[in-house]
Amino acid sequence: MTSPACIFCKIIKGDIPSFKLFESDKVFAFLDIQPLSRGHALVIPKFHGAKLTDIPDEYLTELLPVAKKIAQATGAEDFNVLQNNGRAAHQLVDHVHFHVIPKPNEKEGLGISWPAQ
Ligand code: DGP
Repeated sequence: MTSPACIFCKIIKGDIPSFKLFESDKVFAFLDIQPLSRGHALVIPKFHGAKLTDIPDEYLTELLPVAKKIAQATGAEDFNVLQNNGRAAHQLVDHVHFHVIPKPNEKEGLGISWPAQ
């Protein structure tokens, strides 16, 4: 299920370009356009819904394993995985997304080859 006006549905379809990290039949992952750190990624279901409560479990169960793989791929020892629901919770894009935000190692930097944005 997609929504024609949704930015993230357009990214899934390829109508808006993104730096894709992963895609399966239920999940899409790409770099955040306003990264809080290098490698900041978004993991989204290929099902349009604004809040976690709008998304069928069959999609939700596939999101966290992808977030885990992306966090591992960054090589970052420390990272955040977070997901906002509603304006009071600082959600700006109304399509469920998990942020994966690597925390750079102060001594060695972030051991990834993705381009800085
Ligand atoms: P949130 O506040 O949780 O709704 O975060 C939305 C994130 O989406 C924010 O970090 C910026 C990102 N974002 C918004 N529009 C685009 C876009 O067109 N492309 C990409 N790659 N990221 C976007």
